[in-house]
Amino acid sequence: MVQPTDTQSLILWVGTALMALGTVAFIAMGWGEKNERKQEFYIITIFITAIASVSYFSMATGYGLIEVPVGGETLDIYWARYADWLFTTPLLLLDIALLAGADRNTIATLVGLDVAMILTGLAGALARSSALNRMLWWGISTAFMIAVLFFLVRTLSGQAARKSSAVAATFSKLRTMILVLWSLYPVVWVLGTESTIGALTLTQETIAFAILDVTAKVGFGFVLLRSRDALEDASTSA
Ligand code: RET
Repeated sequence: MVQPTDTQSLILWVGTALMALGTVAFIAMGWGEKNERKQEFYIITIFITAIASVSYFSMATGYGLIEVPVGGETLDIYWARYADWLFTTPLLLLDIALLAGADRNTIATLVGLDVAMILTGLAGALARSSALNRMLWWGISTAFMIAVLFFLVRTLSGQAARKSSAVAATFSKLRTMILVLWSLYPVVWVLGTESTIGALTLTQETIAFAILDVTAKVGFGFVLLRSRDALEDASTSA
């Protein structure tokens, strides 16, 4: 059984703690909120960090790590990341879509493309056939990500522009965070141990994903939930 190194385990425990602290902070921020539509934002955001803290716990303790043999080499793969992202990335999109006042079709399209992105990324991470095959899955997953980001910029921005200036300002911050942070995931993947390029060690990759995950979840949650006016406007207008 492969286990995380001490350094990796330490980083992953720090990740677990930060995600758990974020969860507690978001629960505290939403405590006493009576408006059901505003509660939606708190509930979604609390689940995002709660799921991530469990995933980080599974990685820190070694359960979330497996060995994948590829062409005579053995890659150490943290599969638990994908279980986390499968649920949390749709929830992040749901948060920003509700803020923008998106219609059901837009939300369904975004979530569908996003789930396809994570599942094809998982296929690439677990593929044993060849390094090339893994890279092809990476390409498919990246294509789905580009489609998600495209929808975010085209369709959602148009819908958010019809809302109040407070909503528009928060939307634009969150959209920038998603555009920048999400785009870095495929870069870390391809530079890291998932591909056979191996420019990053598994420890460096673990640090990079931890920084991205904490910013894209806890940072994102704070920006959203502290924008009280935007939440108010998003919950009152139709
Ligand atoms: C993978 C596989 C390789 C190709 C692409 C990927 C994209 C991952 C993304 C993950 C976002 C995660 C977030 C987590 C929050 O904590 C799966 C690495 C495109 C965009 C926002």
